[in-house]
Amino acid sequence: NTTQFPQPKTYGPLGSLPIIDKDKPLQSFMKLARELGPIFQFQFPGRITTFVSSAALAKEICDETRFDKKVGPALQKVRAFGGDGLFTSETKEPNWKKAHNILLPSFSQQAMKGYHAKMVDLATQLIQKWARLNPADEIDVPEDMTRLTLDTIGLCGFNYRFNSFYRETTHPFVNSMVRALDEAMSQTQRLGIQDKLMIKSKKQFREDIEYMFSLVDELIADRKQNGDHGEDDLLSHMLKGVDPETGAPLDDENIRFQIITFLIAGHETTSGLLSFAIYFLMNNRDKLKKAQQEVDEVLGDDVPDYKQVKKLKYVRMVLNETLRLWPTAPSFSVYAKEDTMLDGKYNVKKDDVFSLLIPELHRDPSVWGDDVESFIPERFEDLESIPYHAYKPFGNGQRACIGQQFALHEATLVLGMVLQHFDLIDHEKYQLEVKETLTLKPDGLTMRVSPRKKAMSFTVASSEPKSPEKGA
Ligand code: FDE
Repeated sequence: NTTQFPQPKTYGPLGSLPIIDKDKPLQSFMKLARELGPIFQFQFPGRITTFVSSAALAKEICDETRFDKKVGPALQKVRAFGGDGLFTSETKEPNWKKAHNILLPSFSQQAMKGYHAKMVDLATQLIQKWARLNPADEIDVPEDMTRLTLDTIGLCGFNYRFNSFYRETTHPFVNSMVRALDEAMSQTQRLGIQDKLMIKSKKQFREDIEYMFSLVDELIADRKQNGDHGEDDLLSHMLKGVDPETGAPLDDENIRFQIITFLIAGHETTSGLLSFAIYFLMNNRDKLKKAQQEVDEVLGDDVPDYKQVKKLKYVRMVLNETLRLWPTAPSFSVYAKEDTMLDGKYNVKKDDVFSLLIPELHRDPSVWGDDVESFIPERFEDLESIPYHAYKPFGNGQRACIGQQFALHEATLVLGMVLQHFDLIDHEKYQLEVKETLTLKPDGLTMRVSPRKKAMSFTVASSEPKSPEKGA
């Protein structure tokens, strides 16, 4: 005697797939949640997922005694290049716990102090690029933010410079990574027979993976050969660190998978976050003004130091609220460890899979009120007031995002510096269109900027005497 989950219409072996927008699956599921309620079952060809989107139900599936992270079909495909790296491994695989233990200190608050100068290096490249634009020049916001975040994780992670700001087009590594992620996503949407026919894209997939492996393996070999020269980056931590529980270090293949994992996880999500934050600030001028006031008070004309970034409380709230409305990693999945019951009325079998629709969870009116669509950073004034299971932009429990502090420190620094130096101009009256890949971003967001300061504070003072002829 058990209650049935609500379910949309099905079409034979295709399940309910035909009602989903192939380019916007997540937004289709969000719409379904609004029609069918906070829990509904969805039949894919060959498998079933139950989508959850209320705080009450999130609390249940985030109970780690009953549920554990599911490496779903999409992540399974990403394993072709993420291997048993942190993101794509099962909790029970030995390398998950081992790498988790070895890497935790590298992502601690303390560790951020070590990355700060490198983050400033890249943030400055972005500011200088924008400062040199002509007034009518247009900025492709997600594109420049992706340059920034890729370069930041490259430099802090492995002391490698992608130098994206010196390239017209994206670094070949990124092309391979984006194409491979795209192919991994597409493979999960294809039926078996369709998939067999995709010989060309499979060949490309193999080539892209080989290229990623070769670049990363070279980085590792280089470092091992030349030793480190005081680099205090993720790679050196991985090469030196041992698991406190077992005393064992990570092997080279696993280090390769971790590097690729950090490049994937660390750049699209954070660049999406920064892009959405800019979108929301341009559309909420009063919040923009408030953030700018804080930045002026805390930073003045300084290049921010670590402590100043910590003081940018309102900027941090802007980022939290941005992640509420558009969490750039918008869902995660769990499976039941044993038979159990949900909501006191739904029978759940061992291994049943549940996916959390984070953007819908973040719009639960029982937690956030009736103005859920409004951008109000003040909601995050008192973090204690937010129920733990109502806000999950970084996932849950032991499988939560290890890069959370890293992403937030970087994003606060960069948004702070952008507001310090520029007024943001929504010259196109941009209408939000959310693009979906593995992550979310505001599709085609562009803006113009006008400098707020006459002279950039980071320009080096000239040691030569001023010559009156100059520029005459
Ligand atoms: C993780 C993560 C998550 C979970 C997923 C699942 O569960 O499946 C999430 C939700 C996230 N993440 C989110 C995010 C957002 C942002 C902005 C970020 N994220 C960022 C970043 C950066 C970096 C470096 C990272 N990130 C990383 C990572 C990793 C490694 C992971 C896995 C963990 C484990 O252990 O599992 C994650 N991330 Fe993140």
